[in-house]
Amino acid sequence: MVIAAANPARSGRAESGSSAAAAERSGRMRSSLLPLGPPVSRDRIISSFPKWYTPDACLQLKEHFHGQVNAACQRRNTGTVGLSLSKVVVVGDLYVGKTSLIHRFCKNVFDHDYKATIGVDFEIERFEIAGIPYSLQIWDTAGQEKFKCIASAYYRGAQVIITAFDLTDVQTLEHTRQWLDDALRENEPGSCFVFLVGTKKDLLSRAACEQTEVEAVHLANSMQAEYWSVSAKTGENVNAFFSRVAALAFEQAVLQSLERRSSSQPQVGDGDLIRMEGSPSDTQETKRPSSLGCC
Ligand SMILES: Nc1nc2c(ncn2[C@@H]2O[C@H](COP(=O)(O)OP(=O)(O)OP(=O)(O)O)[C@@H](O)[C@H]2O)c(=O)[nH]1
Ligand SMILES: [Mg+2]
Repeated sequence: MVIAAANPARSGRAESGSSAAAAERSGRMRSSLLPLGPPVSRDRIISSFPKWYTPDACLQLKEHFHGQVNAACQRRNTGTVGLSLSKVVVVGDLYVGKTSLIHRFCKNVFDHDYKATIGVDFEIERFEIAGIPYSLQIWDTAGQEKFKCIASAYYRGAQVIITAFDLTDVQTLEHTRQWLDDALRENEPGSCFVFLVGTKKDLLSRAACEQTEVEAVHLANSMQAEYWSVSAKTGENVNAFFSRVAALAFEQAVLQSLERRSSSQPQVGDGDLIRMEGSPSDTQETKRPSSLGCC
């Protein structure tokens, strides 16, 4: 992997030097090669499309991979997707639980003590989706204002933006729009999937959680984001959430790869007979994913 060549760790920290910068560069290179490591753990194997948290604020209501994606995966014909990783950036106010959420998912740990993130950290998490190896590079950014300019340097090239807020602190929900705008500014319009995540679900009663969720779902819709409530402490919904992130990002990456391939294929020109690669249905049906951030 380019990551491995520049930085053998599967995690890193920006303030300590060049490792995060190297990872950031390699994350931008969609063709960066990943190593053939040990098999991924069972809970990272995704064979059917993971479900949304609530149909009231979800990016896609369908329950299956796109037909072209299924077909490409069956033929092991997903281009560079099986060899590359996608960048996920997690943003939000300080103390909302961004680091805890990532550590619960990547390391299955939870720490009660607060240690502010300084600058940015990242973790790489490997999946196998529809039989194809796939990795997420998950960037944990600092919520403290004084580190914002370091963190924002790493927003670029994100395929997924996760805006996190604390379900017990409604002010942090109000700030998510600003966090999202800052992250979107560094990326191509329409190029990112957006998630709005309420953290610390374990600290609320079911009724209180549902009350906050009404407001959060409303905001998620206005942001064209998918909504999830999670708890890093208990682990509730954490694996399901990241599986959903991985599946959506993977599907989009495969569709984009198919589209790139189809647009680079030669067309039938004046008087020249040129044989098209793949089946006729492959080339005809290949099109841009209908829309990002929309059911
Ligand atoms: N009860 C409970 N506490 C949580 C949960 N997630 C995080 N916390 C606590 O909230 C505090 C802040 O968590 P962090 O993950 O460090 O917050 P952060 O968003 O990364 O903060 P910055 O790095 O400063 O931006 C810590 O004391 C965590 O133990 C959760 O799901 N439940
Ligand atoms: Mg943190």
